[in-house]
Amino acid sequence: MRLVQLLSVILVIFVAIVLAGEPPGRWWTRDLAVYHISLGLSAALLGALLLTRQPWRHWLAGMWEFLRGERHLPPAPAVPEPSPPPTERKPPASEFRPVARDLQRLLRDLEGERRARDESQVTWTPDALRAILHGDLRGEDVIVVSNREPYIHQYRRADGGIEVQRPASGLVTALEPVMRACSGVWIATGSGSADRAVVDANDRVAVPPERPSYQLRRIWLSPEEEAGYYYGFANEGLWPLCHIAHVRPTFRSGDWAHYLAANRRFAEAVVREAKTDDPIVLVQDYHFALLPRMIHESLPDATVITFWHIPWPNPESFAICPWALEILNGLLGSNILGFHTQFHCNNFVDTVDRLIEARVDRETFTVSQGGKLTAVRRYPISIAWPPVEDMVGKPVADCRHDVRAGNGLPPGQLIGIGVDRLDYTKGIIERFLAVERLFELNPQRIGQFTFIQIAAPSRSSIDEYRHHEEAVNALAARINARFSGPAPAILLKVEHHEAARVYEYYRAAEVCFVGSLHDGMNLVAKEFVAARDDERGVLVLSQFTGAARELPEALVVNPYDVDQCAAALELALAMPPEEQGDRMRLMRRLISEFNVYRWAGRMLLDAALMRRRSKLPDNPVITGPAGNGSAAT
Ligand code: ADQ
Repeated sequence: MRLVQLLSVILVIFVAIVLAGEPPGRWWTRDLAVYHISLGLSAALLGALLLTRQPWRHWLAGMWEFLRGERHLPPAPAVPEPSPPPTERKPPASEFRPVARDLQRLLRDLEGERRARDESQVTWTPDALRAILHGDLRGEDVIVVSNREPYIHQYRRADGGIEVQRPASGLVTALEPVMRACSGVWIATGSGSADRAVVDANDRVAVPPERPSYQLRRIWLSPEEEAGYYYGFANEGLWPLCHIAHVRPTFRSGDWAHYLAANRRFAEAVVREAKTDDPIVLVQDYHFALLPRMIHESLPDATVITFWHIPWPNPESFAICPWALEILNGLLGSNILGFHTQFHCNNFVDTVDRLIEARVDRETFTVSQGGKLTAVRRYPISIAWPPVEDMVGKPVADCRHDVRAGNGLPPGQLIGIGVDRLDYTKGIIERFLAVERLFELNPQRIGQFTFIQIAAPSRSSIDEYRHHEEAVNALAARINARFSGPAPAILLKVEHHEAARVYEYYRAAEVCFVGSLHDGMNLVAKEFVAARDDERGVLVLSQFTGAARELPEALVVNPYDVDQCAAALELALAMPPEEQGDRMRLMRRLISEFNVYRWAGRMLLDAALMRRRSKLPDNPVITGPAGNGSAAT
C-alpha cells in the first residue's frame, strides 16, 4: 500500500509542476512528451490501485496525511520501540524514507516558491502592510524608537496658539506613513516649545493631529543630555564617522556617557510601552546603537529590528571610534539589522569580523555572538506611493506659475531645484560651484536659468554646521555677484517648508540636482520623481547616494567633478521632452513598486518568519553510527 501512496505523491507533484509552469489554458500545449508521460504514470497508478484493491477513501486520507507531513519520519530509535497500539499509524517503511524525505523537501520548496511568487505580486499599500501585521504577525503591536519625532507642537509667535510642524527628516518622511498603517507607539524626543502642553499624564499624544491612528510617546532630555548624546556623540562623532565627507569626527568621553544614559532612558520607555513580553521594536538609526541589546536584557523575547539610515564605513574607518566595540555589541542585540545597500551590509559584516569575537556566516549574512543570531539585511528605503493628493493635486502649470511669480522670476525662467537639510554631507557647496561652471561654459544661460536651493536649518548649535551655513551663504552671494542677469543665478532659501510647498517646487522645476557627497539613500531624489506625474523634468543624481543604485535613468554624476556636474545640468536643460518622459517613466515605475510599504513589509515578514522559527524546539543532536553527534541544520 505504501508503495502506492508514494507513487501517488510522485504523480501529484509531477502533474502539479507541469501545471504550475504554464499560465492557465496553455498547460496542455507545453510539452507533449511530458503530457504523455503523465498519462502513462496515471495509468500505472490506476493499475496499482486496482491490484491492491485498497478502498479509495482510505487511500486518499493516507495520501493527504503524507503530504501534510503528518506521517513523520522519526529519528531511528536507539532501542527498539514497543509495537504501536492498533490505532497508532506506522511510519513509512525504512526503504522509502529517503524518497519520502526528498518528496517532503520538494513540497516545502514548492511552497517557498509559491510564497516568493505571491510576494512579488503583492501591491504594496497601507492595507497590504496591515494584512501582514494582522496575518503573519497576528496583530502584534509595533513600537518605533527614533530621536526625531514625527510631529512637533510649537507655540505661534503671533497669537500664542499651538501649531503642528513636520520636521525635515528622511527618517520621518519614510516611517510616518508606515506607522499610520500599523498603529502602535512611536517613542521620540520631545523637541517643540508646546510639546509638553499637549501630552497626557503618560507623556503620550495621539497623532496625526487630523486623524489620530497611533500614539506618540515623548521623552524629555535636559539641555546637557541633548548636547552630549545628540549633538555630541551622535552628530559630531558617529555622523561624520559614517559619512565620507572629510569632516573629522570628534569623540568625547562626556558625550559617550550621555549617549549611554539616553539609550538607557529609551530602553526603559520601550519596556514600559510594551503590552506583551515579545513586542516588535523598530529601532531607528545611529542615535540608538546600544538600545537593541538593552531591550533584550529586559525583554528577551522581543523582536528587535534596527535600521541604520546612514552609510556604514569600512572597518579601518570605523575603528577610529573609541567605543567601536560597545557599538557593535549593542547593535548585535538586534534580531535583524538593516541597511539601504548591500555595500553597507558588507562593510558592517567586515567590521564585525575584524573587530570582535563573533561567528560571521557570509552565505546567510548572519552574525552569531554568544548563541544569539543577527541577520544583516538590505532594505532600500523609499517613500509612500502613490503620493498623497495634497502633494500633487495642483496642476503643474499652476506650480510653475506660482513658484516663478512668488520668487520674482520672469514667466519663462528655467528652474533648477535642490532640497536638503543644511548639512555638509549634502554637497550644497559643490552644487553651487557646478552652477557657476554652467554659466562659465554656457553664457547664454545667464539670466535664463535660476537654481533655487531650499535648505532646512539643521544642527545649528554645532560649529561645523554654523561654518558650513556661512560658507554656503558667502558662495551664493559671490556667484550671484558674477552671474545674475534680470534674475538671480542662485536663490538660497534657508528655511523649513511644508511638504506641499516642497512638492510645488519639484513640479515647477526643469531639473532637480541631488549632489550629496555621501548619503545612505536620499529621499529627495525619489520625491522629485514621485512629484512628476507629468513625466517631465530631469534628475541629476550623485553617484554617492544609495538612490543612484536604484535610479540609473537619472543623470548620475560625481559631485566632486565640477565640470561633469555642469555638463549634466546643461544636458538636462536641453533634454528633449520624449527622453525626459522615457527616463521619468522608468524611475516612476521602480518607485511605485519599491515603495515604503514594501520596505517596512519586507522587514516585518522577515521578523514574522524569525518569530515562527524561534518558537520551534531546538534542533536535536543527531548521533551517527560512530557517535559523532551534530546538530541538524
Ligand atoms: P536625511 O539626511 O534627512 O535622511 P533625505 O533622505 O534626503 O535626508 O530626506 C530629507 C527629507 O527632508 C525629505 O523628505 C525632504 O523633502 C525633507 N526636507 C529637506 N529640506 C527641507 C526643507 N527645507 N523643508 C522641508 N522639508 C525638507 C536620512 C539619511 C538619508 C536617508 C533617510 C531615510 O541621511 O540617506 O535617505 O534618512 O532613510
